[in-house]
Amino acid sequence: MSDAPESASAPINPPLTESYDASKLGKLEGLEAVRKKPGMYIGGTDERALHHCVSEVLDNSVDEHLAGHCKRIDVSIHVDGSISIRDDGRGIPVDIHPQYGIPGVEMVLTTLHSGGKYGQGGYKFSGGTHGVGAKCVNAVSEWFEVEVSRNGSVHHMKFERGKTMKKLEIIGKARGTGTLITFKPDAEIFRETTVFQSARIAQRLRELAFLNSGLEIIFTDERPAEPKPERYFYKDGAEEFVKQLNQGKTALHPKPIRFTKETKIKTDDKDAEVHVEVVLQYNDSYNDQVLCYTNTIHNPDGGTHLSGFRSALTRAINQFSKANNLLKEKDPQITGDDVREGLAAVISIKHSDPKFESQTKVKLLSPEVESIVGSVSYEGLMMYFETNPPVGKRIVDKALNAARAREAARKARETVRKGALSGGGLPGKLADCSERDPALTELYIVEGDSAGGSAKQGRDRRFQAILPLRGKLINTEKARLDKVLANEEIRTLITACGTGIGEGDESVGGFNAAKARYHKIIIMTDADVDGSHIRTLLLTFLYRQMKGLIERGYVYIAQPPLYKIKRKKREQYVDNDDQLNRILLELGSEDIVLTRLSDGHTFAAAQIEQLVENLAVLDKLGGGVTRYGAGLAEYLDQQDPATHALPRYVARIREGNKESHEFLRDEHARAAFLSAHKLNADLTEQIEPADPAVPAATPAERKAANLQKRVTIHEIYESTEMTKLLLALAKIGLDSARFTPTEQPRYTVVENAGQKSENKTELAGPLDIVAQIRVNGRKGLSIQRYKGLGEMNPKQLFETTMDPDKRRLLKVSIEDAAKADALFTLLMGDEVPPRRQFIEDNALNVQFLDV
Ligand code: 0RA
Repeated sequence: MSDAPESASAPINPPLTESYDASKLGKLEGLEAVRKKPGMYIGGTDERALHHCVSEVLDNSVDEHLAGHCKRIDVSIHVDGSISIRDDGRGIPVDIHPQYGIPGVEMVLTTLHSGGKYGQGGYKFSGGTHGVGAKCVNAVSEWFEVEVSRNGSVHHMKFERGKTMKKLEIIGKARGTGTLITFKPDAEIFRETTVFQSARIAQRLRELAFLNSGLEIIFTDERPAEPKPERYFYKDGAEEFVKQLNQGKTALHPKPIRFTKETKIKTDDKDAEVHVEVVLQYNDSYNDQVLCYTNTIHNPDGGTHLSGFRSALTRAINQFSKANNLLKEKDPQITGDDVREGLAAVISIKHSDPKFESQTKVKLLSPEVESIVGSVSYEGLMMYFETNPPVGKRIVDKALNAARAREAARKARETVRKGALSGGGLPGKLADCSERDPALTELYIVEGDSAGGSAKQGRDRRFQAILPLRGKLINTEKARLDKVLANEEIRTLITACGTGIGEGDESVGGFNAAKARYHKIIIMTDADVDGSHIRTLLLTFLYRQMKGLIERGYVYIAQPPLYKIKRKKREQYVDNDDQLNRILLELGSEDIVLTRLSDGHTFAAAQIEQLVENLAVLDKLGGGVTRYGAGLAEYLDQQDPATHALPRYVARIREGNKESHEFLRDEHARAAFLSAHKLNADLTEQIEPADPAVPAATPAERKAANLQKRVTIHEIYESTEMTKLLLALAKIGLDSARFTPTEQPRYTVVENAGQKSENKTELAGPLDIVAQIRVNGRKGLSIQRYKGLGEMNPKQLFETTMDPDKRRLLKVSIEDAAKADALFTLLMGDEVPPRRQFIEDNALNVQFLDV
């Protein structure tokens, strides 16, 4: 790790002049481009692009790991919706660039196309962000903060919407090296949502840990009241990945088969390097799951690595069965489809110069990879069969069974097709609509006969068709196609849709989207575990057999309301808990008189509404402070009268069973605190050394030495948001000079003023206002929770869930469905507790679906 001037750099675009300020101007323009055309740089402004930002930053840390410098990555989502990614890599260079006169870290984070010197960090293999990653994220962040531990110091910089707000500065001593990046996505850019989905991020982190054995990833979502950190660490990476894919199924051989190869090649006259890792294990199911990665990026559409592997597998299994006379005269030919039945595999290649079909890297094109993966797979498999002939025989048996079933399925499909075509055709259970133009019609697939009955009565029969499904649908993951097609519910569904199913063209009963009888197919199930199970089964079936419907955006999920609330004459449907909370506050603010006692001012209704809204958010963000043992009111009272800013850090000091804390205004106050206590800046928990000559101890060292005084410093990421809220509250007239409760009451709330039921409450501080209004909101209120669709009458069902003017439908997107494929397998395996737990935890939260 030398910090001698790092070697000369490639030219920078746009060309920069010699002066620092001039060059800075050029760069700002550069990042403006990202804000103007986010689509070009981060692939849009939707929820996927939002999560893509996390990947961009993360990829840099993973690159550090691939280069052998990083062992651990910590990812935390904070209460205000910002996110931190910390790694223990080398740290982004901080030395001044000889040519441009600015620190490397500033170049890395503000200069577009800064290839060369700081662009790729000299990585052999890289997620391939070409150095645009972190700076684009910087550009689309409301604020972006970086802390680099390098050369024994912690360096700090801060940006807002890509502009440098605080230049690079040393804020303390560093014990090790690494990079900590925290950013809050800008709502001006991400207009749909800026809310990170925990499950989505967790899935990617786990995947990264699987693909990078030995890399430890810790993930904490701090938004719940009691955050539970999760640790992803796999000593045997891809092998454990494959075992995980097979969880809940029976493996045909206990240990996954693994082969690897490292080759040097030439592409376009450039030297390149390719590392291949293939891991596979057969199970007793009827589907295949082969996941492909290039430099840890998932390639859902496969590519040359996949095709090389597939043909090698078919060749090897046929070769082995021939050599051992395992095929009988009357046996059908074993095809590629047959050898993949029950296969779980991960193909992970690292390539120094990979070529992809598109920006999105869904498909690998590099032609040389096909034969490299092909030969290592063929040789590996033949070697394995030679040393494990019984396993080889089991695999051949399995493939033979598949070949026979394929015949049976072809016949079954034909009957289904004939059934659909021959007279009358449509199933009796289907209540069809009168409109004949598919572009105008919709099919509701409804869970249960009783809800089906209500839907039939409530619907608009001109364009809404209803298909009730009774009981449990067959599990398409666990049954072969011929069995699936024998299932009554499935046949009804296929006939109703009119498209046919599966691969191959229509003449063999294959899928044809042009024949779709409805352009909206809406899944309507109960909001409980069984409902999500049925929804998942339906999606699995549609994804595997009628993918074209999802691709065309024909598949939707209905969202019935979760509650009905009643107060006096008022009745209202409520979609979710957030909305319920909002309504409680709304109801609680109705007919109240809120008085500020200092001067007798009473707030207007509109002001109360705004006060309550802001105070409720403040209360929620307060979790970012209270979790460290400090009180919210006490914290808010630290507001700087001049700048209005709130402290950014809190130091927590624990000594025996005594605990205290100290707020630290900014990074300078933190630096002063650290140096006064002789502490490092890059360790979150350490011991104040008794002897100044001794460096501060890590938690492990402290434990060993049984030291007493523990000091932890925490950044309060929520401070920016809370400062904004305080300003808004002051404008509305809240006396926010003091939040700590006082002896004398400061506000009064009078409910039902002037009526018999008038009720007056005195409040000691501004934070009590929301609590009081919530209590008020619940008075006289009845809340009914809808467990099932059947609890609504036909009229209610139509009004809440089926009326095109009022309903909210979620569209199922194919990209997300492809990602969810792995999940389907986890969900659809045997009836094991983890699956049920998973459904309960996530209620298949539509987290993989687009609105
Ligand atoms: C440029 C050059 C080097 C490292 C990095 C960037 C780097 C970037 C990020 C972003 C997040 N974590 C990171 N870690 C490192 C090479 C540094 C050297 O040669 O010492």
